[in-house]
Amino acid sequence: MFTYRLPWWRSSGTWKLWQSRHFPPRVWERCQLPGGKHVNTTVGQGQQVSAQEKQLLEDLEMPLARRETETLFQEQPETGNQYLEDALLRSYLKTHLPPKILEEVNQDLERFGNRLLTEIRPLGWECELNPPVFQQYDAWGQRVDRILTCSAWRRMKEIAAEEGLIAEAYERRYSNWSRLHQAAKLYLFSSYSGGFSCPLAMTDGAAKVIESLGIPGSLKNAFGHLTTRDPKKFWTSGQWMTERRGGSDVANGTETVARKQPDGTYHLSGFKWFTSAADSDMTLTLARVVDAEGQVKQGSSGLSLFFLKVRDEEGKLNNIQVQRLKDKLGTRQMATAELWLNGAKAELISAEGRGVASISNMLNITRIHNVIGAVASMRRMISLSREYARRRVAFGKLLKDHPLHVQTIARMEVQARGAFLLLMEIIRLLGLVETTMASEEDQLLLRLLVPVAKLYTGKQAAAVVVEAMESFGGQGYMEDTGLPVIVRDTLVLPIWEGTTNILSLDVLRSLTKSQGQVMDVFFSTVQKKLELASSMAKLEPPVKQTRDAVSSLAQFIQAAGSKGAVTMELAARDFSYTLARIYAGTLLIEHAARPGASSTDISAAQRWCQQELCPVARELQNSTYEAEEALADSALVYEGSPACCSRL
Ligand code: UCC
Repeated sequence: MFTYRLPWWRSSGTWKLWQSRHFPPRVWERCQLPGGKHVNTTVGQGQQVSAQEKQLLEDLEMPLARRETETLFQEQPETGNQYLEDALLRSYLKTHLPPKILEEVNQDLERFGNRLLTEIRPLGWECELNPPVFQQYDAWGQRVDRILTCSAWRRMKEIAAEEGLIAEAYERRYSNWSRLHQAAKLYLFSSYSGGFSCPLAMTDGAAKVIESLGIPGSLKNAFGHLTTRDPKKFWTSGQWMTERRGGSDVANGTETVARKQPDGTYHLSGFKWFTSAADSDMTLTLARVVDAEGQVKQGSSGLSLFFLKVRDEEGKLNNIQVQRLKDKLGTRQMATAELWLNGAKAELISAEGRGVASISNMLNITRIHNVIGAVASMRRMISLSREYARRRVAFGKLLKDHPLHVQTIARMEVQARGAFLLLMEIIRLLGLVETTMASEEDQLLLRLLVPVAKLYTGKQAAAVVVEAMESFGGQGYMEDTGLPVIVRDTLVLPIWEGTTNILSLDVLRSLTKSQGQVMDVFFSTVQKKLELASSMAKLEPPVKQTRDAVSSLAQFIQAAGSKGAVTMELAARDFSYTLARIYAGTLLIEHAARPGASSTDISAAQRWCQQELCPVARELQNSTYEAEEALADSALVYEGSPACCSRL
């Protein structure tokens, strides 16, 4: 990816293809590094800045004609084994894992970190350079609907199996800590995966659904394929939920119907508008069962969940036609397709009408993967940014010696740390739930924190990667640095698996469904964790700030309770942000209070808690959630628009 050494990617055929696509020959010639001396505006580690500066000034004094033939040369930031360089991940594992498990996991992650550098990273870049191609007809006019993926993409699939990226979670060899081991690997894999994290998310989600159904006999084979370590047997799964009328509003937007066949299977007919990783082997999808009168039930209670294989043993599509591949801003390595189901053979796997509730097991897993992707993107961009700051000279010194520049990176680092601990907390709880070691409180907390973390980290990641891109100046905007790829691929995270507002409403759903119990657990968990940290003098300010925020939140809940549903809906986003900030702050404090914590851990907790932890209380005071304010919002948005004019 970003740190590829030129000899490798320049020599490959794919590089030439990409180069010809992106640069007309004349432009490319101008970009080539000449063999001669370069104007070097960066310095390597350990080099004398003053000598570099002197050289730079001498170069700049060159006659214009000579300078014109020179090329700007900058030393590219290099990162090493990502696991060894991730102090927070390592300290988290050390704090939480039992020693024997820690030893094995540590060894595995170090080895995996090396494999990422040497083998997986180049493959990821190849996936970017060779996006999937759709072949609708063969040379003889036969409709074939083939999605052609590159060899690197197919190799990623094998590696995912070899590394047990899904298997690890279901083998449970480390009991409740298996999920943590898996998550750490996925987190390291994410930024180098060339988009393969996406099919893995859905594969994990499908395995989770099947497991939660008790692995019925008819799905045993599929479950085995999804969770195998054998690359030859490994399957990935899709999650076909989105139709033309509803990406968010699945309950009302799903038009696909399912007709029961004499053999008990169903034939699905409908149109799936976004199907990510459409080259997958199987999928889970929603449809409405047609009754004996030929009618279907509308709404959520008309939806049922189906399993289907995308192709048969001969590789023929299961009565599915690919209409086209999507032309996306990012995640271009991965084929997202529009699919027509023309009687695709499927198996009903939920109770009739329980489709949404059943697929939510998948959604909650893919949402966790979304969080993994968000934290990984932040970590990757910050690592590159901080390395660049150690090499790039501006205004006579390295960027790392400019306090304002370092402050900017430090602010990103605090965000990434809060997000990381939120992720780890969810994974810890998931591990407990899956090994029946979780209390009822743990289960409620997990239900609440998944949407909170998904919506919050998606937004954080989008902001952080753009900020980090800026830290490279113009270089950050250059395609061939690889940085724009990370930015593009990150920008989907607030959208994938439910937008910020949909997730905010899901947070409210978890409150309603539990009759407020999720909030009781939230408050008691935060109080408990803060209590343990309150004896440390350096943590007094963040503990106090968090406690103050908790009491403002409690006041908000009391005040909002006496108002109508409109108030809660208008407050949903700020409310969710408040939960994320308070809980992440609490986790940072907890991490900083452990024996052996570093001054950096303490500083991260202090800084996180200096931000506004309870925005929902302020907005309540501003009357933001009153019905009149909603009307004022509407007027602000539509003033001057045709919709507004037509009302006048
Ligand atoms: O975007 C996609 C691309 C896939 C790419 C994957 C990569 C991801 C990571 C990569 C990492 C690098 S696939 C499509 C994504 N689509 C969505 O996420 C859908 C967004 N919309 C929603 O989430 C809505 O809130 C719906 C569809 C869930 C709303 O449906 P309903 O039917 O209107 O909602 P109801 O009636 O409130 O809920 C029906 C039942 C209830 O249970 P019962 O009936 O027992 O009361 C709910 O409690 O479902 C239950 N339920 C849940 N349970 C709903 N949501 C959940 C939940 N999250 N957890 C548990």
